[in-house]
Amino acid sequence: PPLIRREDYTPFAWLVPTTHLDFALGLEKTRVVATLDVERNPDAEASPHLRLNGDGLEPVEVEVDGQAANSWAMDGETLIVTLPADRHTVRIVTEIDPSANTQLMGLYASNGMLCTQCEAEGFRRIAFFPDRPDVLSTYTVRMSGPKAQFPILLCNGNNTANGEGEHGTHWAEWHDPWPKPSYLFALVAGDLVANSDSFTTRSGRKVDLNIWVRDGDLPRTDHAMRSLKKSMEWDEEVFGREYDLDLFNIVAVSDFNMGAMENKGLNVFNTKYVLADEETATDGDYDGIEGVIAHEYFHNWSGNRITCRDWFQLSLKEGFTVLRDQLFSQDMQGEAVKRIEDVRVLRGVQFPEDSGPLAHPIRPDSFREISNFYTSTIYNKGAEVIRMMRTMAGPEKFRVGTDTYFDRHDGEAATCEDFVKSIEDGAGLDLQQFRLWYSQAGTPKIKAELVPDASRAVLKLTQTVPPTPGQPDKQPMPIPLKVAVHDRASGTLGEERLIVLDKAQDSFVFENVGDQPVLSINRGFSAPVSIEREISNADLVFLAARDDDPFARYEAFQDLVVGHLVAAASGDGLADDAKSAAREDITSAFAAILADDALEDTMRGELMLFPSQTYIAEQIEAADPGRIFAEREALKAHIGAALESDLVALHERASAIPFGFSQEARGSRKVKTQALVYLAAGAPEKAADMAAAQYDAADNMTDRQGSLMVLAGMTGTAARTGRLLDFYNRYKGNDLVIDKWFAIQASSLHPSVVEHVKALAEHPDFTMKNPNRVRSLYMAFAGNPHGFHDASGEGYRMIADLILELDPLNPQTAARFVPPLGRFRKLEAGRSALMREQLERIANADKLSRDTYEQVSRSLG
Ligand code: B3K
Ligand code: ZN
Repeated sequence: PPLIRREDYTPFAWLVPTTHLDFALGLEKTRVVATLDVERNPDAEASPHLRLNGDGLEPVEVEVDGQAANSWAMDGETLIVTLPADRHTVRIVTEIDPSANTQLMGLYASNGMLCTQCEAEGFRRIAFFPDRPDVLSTYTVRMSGPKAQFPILLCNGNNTANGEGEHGTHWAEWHDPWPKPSYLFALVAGDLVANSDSFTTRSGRKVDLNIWVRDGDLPRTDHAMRSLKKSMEWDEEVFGREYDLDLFNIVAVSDFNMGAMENKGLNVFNTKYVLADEETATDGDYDGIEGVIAHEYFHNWSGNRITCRDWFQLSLKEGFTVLRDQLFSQDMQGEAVKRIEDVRVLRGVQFPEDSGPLAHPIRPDSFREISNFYTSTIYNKGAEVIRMMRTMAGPEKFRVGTDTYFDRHDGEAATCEDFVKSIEDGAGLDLQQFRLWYSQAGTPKIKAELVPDASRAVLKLTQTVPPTPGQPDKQPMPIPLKVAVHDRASGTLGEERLIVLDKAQDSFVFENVGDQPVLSINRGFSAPVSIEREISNADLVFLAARDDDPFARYEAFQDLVVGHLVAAASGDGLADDAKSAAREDITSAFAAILADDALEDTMRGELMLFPSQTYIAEQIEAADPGRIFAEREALKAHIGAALESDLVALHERASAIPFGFSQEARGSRKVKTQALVYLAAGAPEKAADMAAAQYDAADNMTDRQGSLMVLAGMTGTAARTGRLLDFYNRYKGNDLVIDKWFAIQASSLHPSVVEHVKALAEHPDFTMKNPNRVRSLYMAFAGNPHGFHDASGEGYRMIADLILELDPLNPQTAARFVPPLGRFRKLEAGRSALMREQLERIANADKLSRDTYEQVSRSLG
């Protein structure tokens, strides 16, 4: 497969002002007539050849200006029509079989309905077309099909006409007035019912809202509808963006490669991000739905009204839209907790990506398969980069910058550079050097040292940006750091300052500091960097208990734990006395978190969460996952045993709070399960009884799933099998909940997790055809270091087997399992070799998709 380069961009030779599509729908055979009005693009190099992308298509008929044409040829998958004049109408017929579409790209069948997924390059599996985001066209679509099978016919834009046809068919016509690229096209046909509501925009437009689901699912759509209305209101309020059609449809489908898709006026969602009620969805699921509904809705401006010139600019819409959904969720759920959660995702997924063989800048320079670049770097680091601009400008000026962007580029296919320039001009920032964040990959490392000097303290900072594939040398970047210097002696908290480190080394002076100055740095996680600071455990204990920045407080406890576990699980490990001293420091910090009455439980629950094994492994050269696991569990056990009565008391207090969606009730559920997690390690018999009781008393999925997760990791208790069986029987037939049942077992701490996963793969409810089910078993397993890194190498082999089996069916989803295997350079020699062996086995397979080929070859590098 060829390498596509950003610097090779050229505009398309033809414009396509209007597109007419006519679909004769059938599950096994759909006939598509595409009529394109084309004219020469005055801004491109002239060419008589109209090159139309196709993927698995054959032209059944080709007409130019109403006449059967023979001036066409196939060049591989591309149809080339040669056109003599400046303006033509080209009509092409294709036939497709949606029921055979296991890739879930293009038009496919799911549960008897038809739906589409076109981003990034799925439209070319439906019709021959310039399938690139810089070709904007106005679409009119007619579709017809058997009415009994497809009573509901939906498309982008507005429904302009409907009618009955012969032999029990009916048809609908849709027109979307907003020019759009083909990746935003969508069509849905099926037997669906809607939760309908409406929203009136600031300027008085009444928008009909529908959330379409299968009949029985209607009662689980209220939260999604509320989330949609809140998103619409928030985007008006915070970004000044109004919706621009009279209709907004959301459709939930069960077979979907990712979370959801922002097609103009017709968002298509994975059921996982639509359906919720308290019996079947956790608090985390509720938040996920709110965030994804918002994200897709926000794309209407950041993505649809202004789209991307080419796929190298993907972060233009994704990074910005993730920032927008994060700010929305901060406003809905509370800023501190949401920020901590977002940082946890960034450090758990994006940092490892940035330090491994798949590292790439947020604006990549090349790719073979664009589907592989829907990464945490593009999305989450992309959001962090824009958040830094916002931090440096302040929210008001940043808003002027985004207004400038929307004004300047509305209706265009824009670039990241267009965005940066708009913020620069609108917000009045100088972003010249800052642009390096778009071109350089790798997580900057900052060394920080606070040197007291009488009543002053000097903060000495150095930055290094590590080499990444294709980028051996890096330049220093501007890094905005929120900093304060507190005094441990008096307990006085210092003023927060924003400093920008834009050199390899610099110093910053803090006046009038106390006798025992303590550095609080990267407060609010103002920059996506990793910080190494010289700091004593006593200072960390102080910050964990006292810092006024909630993120810094969280970070102090994390650093305390990470520092200890890294020392204990690497090199020669720790001597007994050093180990017990560190455990005492950590336990006393943990006790302070439990005892702090001023803390809300939602925040307490965050502070109680241990750093993930992956994050700890990131800090170690040649990490040994077995040692990290053992040390991490031993520390949990120490806390669980030492603070047993406090944890039991916390669990009791939290259990007394009745179910509800208030912060208090949500917080109580969070700490309740966290308490069980530590007790399970330190007082297992007691914990098993408490978990079983929590499970039995549960009147909501958060409590039920939390207790089952704890039980699933335990040995020697009958409660485990009994509750797992109960859970299955209780929710049999509810796919999203059965996904949880698979995931809970695949991510458990149980010593036999590898065997459990093998058995679950044979379970009658397991299928390779449904991406949610595949992820629920295998993504959960690949993310479970205890199982995946089993010293036998069996975990690596299972994931490689999965990739090889899934690749011919669904390459996009298969390729997503490669990154965990690409981490072999970071592991101790034994596992490293076993892991590499599996990657090589995949690389040597007879036939690989472009998706998997690219990921495997880059990983082996
Ligand atoms: N834009 C889509 C992602 C499509 C990915 C296709 N491989 C969802 C989102 O980010 O909103
Ligand atoms: Zn998106």
